[in-house]
Amino acid sequence: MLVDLDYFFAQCEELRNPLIKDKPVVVGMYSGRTEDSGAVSTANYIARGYGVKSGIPLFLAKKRLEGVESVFLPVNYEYYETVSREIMQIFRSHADAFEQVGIDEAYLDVTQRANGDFDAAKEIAKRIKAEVSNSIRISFSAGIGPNKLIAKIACDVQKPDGLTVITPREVKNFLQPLPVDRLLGVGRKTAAKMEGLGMRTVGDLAKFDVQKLIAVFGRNLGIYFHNAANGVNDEPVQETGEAESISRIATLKENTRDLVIILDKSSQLAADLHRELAEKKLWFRHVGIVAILTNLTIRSRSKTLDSPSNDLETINRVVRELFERFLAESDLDVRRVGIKVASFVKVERSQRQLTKFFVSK
Ligand code: TTP
Ligand code: MG
Repeated sequence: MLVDLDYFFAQCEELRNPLIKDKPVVVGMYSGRTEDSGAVSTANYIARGYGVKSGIPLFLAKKRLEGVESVFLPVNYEYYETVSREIMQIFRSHADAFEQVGIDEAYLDVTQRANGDFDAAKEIAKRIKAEVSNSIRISFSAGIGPNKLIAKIACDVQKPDGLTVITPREVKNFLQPLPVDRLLGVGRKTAAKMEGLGMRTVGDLAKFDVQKLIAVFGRNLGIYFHNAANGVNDEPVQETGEAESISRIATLKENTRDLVIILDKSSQLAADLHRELAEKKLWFRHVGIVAILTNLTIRSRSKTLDSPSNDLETINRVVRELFERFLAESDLDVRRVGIKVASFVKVERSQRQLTKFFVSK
C-alpha cells in the first residue's frame, strides 16, 4: 500500500486555521528577492481549480487567482513535520514493514496482516483512514497493489481521499492504456524518446523488444522499463535512511586567516556540492561551515534559512557570512575548511527514488 497525504502543506495550514478552508490556499516558497518571487509549493484543491499547482511561479498563481479571495502562506516546515510524524506513527502501526518516502508519503507492506487478500487490505486502508481522520483530521489517498510500483500508480487514480485497489489480475489492463510517463523514472525526455520509437502507452512499452530497449537506454534502465511496463517489480518495502546532509572539505594551500583565500576554496567546494544537490534535486534549509585550525581543533557554525533554497548563490552568501563571523571570533589560522548543507526538502522525488532504486540493486 502506498499512502500519500492530500495537498499536504496546504492541508496542514487548513488544519490550524479552518477558516481558510473554503478559499483557495496556496503555500509558497518565497525566495525573498522581491515580494512575489518564488514558487508554489502546493495548493489546496480549490486553488487547483484555478490552475494553481506545485512548481509554478508565485506571481503566476496570483495572476490566476486575481479577483478571488484567496490565502497565500509561506512554507512552515517544522509544523508540517510535526503533523507528518504523528501520522506516520499511525501508518507504521498498521504495517508489517514500513518505508517512509519524504514528508507525506509512505509504503506499507500489509501482505501478512491481510493474509495476501486484497479485500482485507482494503479494509485495513479504511481503518487507517478512519483513525487518521479522527485523531489528526487529515485526509490521504491510498493505492493498493501486488507491488510498490502498482500501489504508487494506483494511488494517483483518485485524489483527494482516494482508495484504489489493483489486484494482480487487473494489473495488465490497468497499466496498458496509461501514458509511459506515468512510470517512475520516465520523464519528459525519456517519454519523447519512447514516442519516437512508437511507444506512447505502457502497453506499447510492454510489448517492445527488450534487447532494443537495452540498446537505446542501457542495460539497467532498459530492463527496468521492460519490467515496470509489465507490472513486474520486486523491490521490498524497507525502512530507509535518506542522506541527512551533504558536505565537502578541503585543505588550504597554506594556513591562513585571510577571508579571500578561505572563500576562494569554499566557493570551489560549494560549486561541487551544488552539482550533487542539483542532480538529486534537493532543496536545503541549513548551511554550515567547518574550520579545522592549526592546532587541529574543529570549529563549526551553521545557519537555518527562513525558507528552503536550492541555489549556489545562497550557499556562498551564507558561507561568507559564517566565515566572517567565525574569523572575527577566533585568532588561530585555519588549516582545512568544510561546508555543509542539510535539512533537505524534496522537490522531485520520483527521480530521486529511481536513483535510489538503482543504487540499491
Ligand atoms: P505531493 O504529495 O506531491 O503533493 P501534495 O501532497 O501537495 O498534493 P497531492 O494531494 O497531489 O498529494 O507533495 C507533498 C508536499 O511536498 C506538498 O504538500 C508540498 C511539497 N512539494 C513542494 O514543496 N514542491 C513540489 O514541487 C512538490 C510536488 C511538492
Ligand atoms: Mg501528497
